[in-house]
Amino acid sequence: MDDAIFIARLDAQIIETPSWAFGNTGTRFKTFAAPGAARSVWEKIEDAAEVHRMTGIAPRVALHIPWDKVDDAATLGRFAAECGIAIGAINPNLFQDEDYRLGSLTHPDARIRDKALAHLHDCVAIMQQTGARDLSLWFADGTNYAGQDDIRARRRRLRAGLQACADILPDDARMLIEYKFFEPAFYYTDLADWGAALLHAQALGPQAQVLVDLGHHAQGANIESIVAILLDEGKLGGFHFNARRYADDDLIVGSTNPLELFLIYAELVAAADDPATEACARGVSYMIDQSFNIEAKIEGMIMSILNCQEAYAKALLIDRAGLAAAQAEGDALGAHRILLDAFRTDVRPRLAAWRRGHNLPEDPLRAHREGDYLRAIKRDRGVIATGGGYGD
Ligand code: PSV
Ligand code: MN
Ligand code: MN
Repeated sequence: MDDAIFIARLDAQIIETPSWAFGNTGTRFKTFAAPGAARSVWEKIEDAAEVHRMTGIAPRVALHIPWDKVDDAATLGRFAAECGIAIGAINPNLFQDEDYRLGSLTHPDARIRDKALAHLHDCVAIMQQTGARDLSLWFADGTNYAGQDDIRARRRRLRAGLQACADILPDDARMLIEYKFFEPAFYYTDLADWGAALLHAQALGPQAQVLVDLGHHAQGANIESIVAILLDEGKLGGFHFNARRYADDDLIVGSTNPLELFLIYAELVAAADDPATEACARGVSYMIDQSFNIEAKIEGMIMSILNCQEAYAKALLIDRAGLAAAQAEGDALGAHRILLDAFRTDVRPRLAAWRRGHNLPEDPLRAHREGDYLRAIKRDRGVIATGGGYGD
């Protein structure tokens, strides 16, 4: 690929960070306190801004409501701008309220469904005040036992709730419907896979799209093919990048699955160059959905962002003409080797040059580790006591 195009494509790649990664979070067994971890939404925004200063490609931070206490969204948006970033997707929390024991939008009781809708309403208001484009919807809804509830009735309640949400979305906003194959419900999950999410998104119209979280698939699922299908349907709205080994582990992006990450980017790059899928591909929101327990939080986030950039850069280098020719000839291994050639290319020197060209630290991880910001937050914020997991 021509150098100027390579640079322009890298320039255009933006990856959003999640506010929930910057505070102390852990597993149900133990949350380990990190020195300097953010204690409020304000500090989370400051940390997200540090990730952007180091990498140059993370100019937005997603919020989770009400994990992030937002009394005055407009002021928060201005604060983010002062820090050099913007507010990204708004993530409603429809799973941590006593009332949601049997579901939120799928709950058998209309009163609870209305409560969930009212929360979605509040989140849309925050979007309007912060200029956020995406409402990112993940539901913990499902059942634990066969017969616990009527599957079709739940599906219709969900559709009605999503429709009501679509009706209040601002014209230029989108709702991204995320799926997850199990957990916390273990028998049946209301949005278990991309097919379930896609059917809702198709029925809801152009503002509804599907969000793919890499942690939410069964072992062996071919995620890149899901990405290709959703792009082809014009319904891929966004990603939650992370890595998983077993299920929703939310590890550093690309740490367990670098080839998979590259193959996903390969589909995205190909779709962006195809007039039939270009509009959808260029509208995709790239977001990290990850939290850290034993890792240093900002450092872990920088590493995830850089791993995305590296996978993307390699995907840009795929010899597309050669690939198309090998595919047309039915040369299975020739085509496969063309992909692997790009995957095996060491793009680190080119990315270091890209950073030099943008006055960014050539080695963002080192610059952060040795920089004033980390020292200051460790000194000023200290270590906050955390929970011990089960039993707390
Ligand atoms: C739960 O699985 C989850 O990790 C989903 O991926 C959501 O996107 C995220 O939490 C935030 O609600
Ligand atoms: Mn997610
Ligand atoms: Mn998840």
